[in-house]
Amino acid sequence: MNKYPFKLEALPYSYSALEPFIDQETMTIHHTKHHQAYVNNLNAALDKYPEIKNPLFELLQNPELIPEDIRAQVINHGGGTYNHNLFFTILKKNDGLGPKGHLLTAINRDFGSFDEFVNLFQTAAKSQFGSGWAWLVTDLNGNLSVTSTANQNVPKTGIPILAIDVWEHAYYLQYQNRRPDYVSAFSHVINWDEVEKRYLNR
Ligand code: MN3
Repeated sequence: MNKYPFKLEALPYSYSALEPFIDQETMTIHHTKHHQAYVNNLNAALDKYPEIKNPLFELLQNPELIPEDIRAQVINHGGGTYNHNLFFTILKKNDGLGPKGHLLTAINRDFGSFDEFVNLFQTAAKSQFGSGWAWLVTDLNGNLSVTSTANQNVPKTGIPILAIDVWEHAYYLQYQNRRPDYVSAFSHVINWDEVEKRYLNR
């Protein structure tokens, strides 16, 4: 995931695995066209600077480390690469029971309840104006917060453990203008075991 040059990671499930919540055509185009393009454009930008080997996420949170002439490209396409690597690996049709274990304990502690977390996360996703992302982020001590960002920007601080892509390319074929319906359906395709793994590995 962090090897230069970057490669498009294969999905750990089939393109139809998330139906009916996210349809096969959306998943196929999202992964093979959009995600692939971010990876290609990131590699093209970095081509001039073979000495750069930082973890991609470090560059994205500290853009002053990126040479100025490729900074915007790395923020946009490196962000697109990193964000989709996270997004596609935390998806799986779930049993509807939500998170368990240490993650559930932390969610209850930091948001009051799982329902309150869902409300905050969905509100962040629905109210992000234009293209962007909503996130569940942990700090190094395990404190959780919800935030949103525009474009392919990553959260300025903390470590993302869950993300929803609210660019229209993530839902428009199936949901058209109905972003709230996509955001609600997304609850059914969160791989909570994977999110907890990321929480514990922070
Ligand atoms: Mn996308």
